[in-house]
Amino acid sequence: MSTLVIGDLHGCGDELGDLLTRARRERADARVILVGDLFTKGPKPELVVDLILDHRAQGRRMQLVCGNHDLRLLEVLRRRDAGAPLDALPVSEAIAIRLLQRADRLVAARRLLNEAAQCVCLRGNGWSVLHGGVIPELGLDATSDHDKIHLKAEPGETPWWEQYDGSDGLLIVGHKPLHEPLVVRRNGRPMVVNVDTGCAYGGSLTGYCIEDERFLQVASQQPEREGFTSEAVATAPQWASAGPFRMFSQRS
Ligand SMILES: [Mn+2]
Repeated sequence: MSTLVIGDLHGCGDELGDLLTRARRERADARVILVGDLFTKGPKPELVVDLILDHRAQGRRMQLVCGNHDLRLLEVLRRRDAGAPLDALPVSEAIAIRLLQRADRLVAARRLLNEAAQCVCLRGNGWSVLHGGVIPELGLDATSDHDKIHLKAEPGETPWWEQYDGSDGLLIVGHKPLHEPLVVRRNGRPMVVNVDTGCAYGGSLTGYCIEDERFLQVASQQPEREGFTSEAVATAPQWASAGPFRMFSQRS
């Protein structure tokens, strides 16, 4: 039994299809966990819906963990329910809603968002999957749900994973787009894995197989987003597997 954790999709349906095809070829029985941020930003949120439902219809396991953009989209849908016109809503969410509606997938998408919102952290044997991160001084249990979903180092700040001592086991997260998947190790064992490789920004879509300590990746089909640039991160700790690494950051 293998477990594959897939990074932030952001509506990149084609890339999810490619990655699942590869995963099934190698690990037909893999349990799949999506780390959140399912629909907004990318061009094919409706395909993400279909791929999740098809995967499950074939009797395969796929679990959803809540991302900040999933909560945002749910909130915008509530505003729309309350009568706000689409034009008055934030652009990314309005586009996703329009695409889902046009494909008649909005109801199904909302059901999936509500499901994701129920799962802030998914725990396994020696590992946990969450979207954002953990406050190192507090640990997993005492970190608020909000931080578990939203925690992210801004450019110039020290990432939380540099201070994480591994006491809550392996943490697999997304939310922080990096050019390469990140593995932070202690004593040779992975302690933090970040699978967000900026698929929606022209990077790649990454899956991490927990048992094999291995990545599966497919290239993004999206153009490199304007306003995003790669910058070296000088703060990679010595015990990280590779560093310094580059990350996407939005120019302010
Ligand atoms: Mn996110």
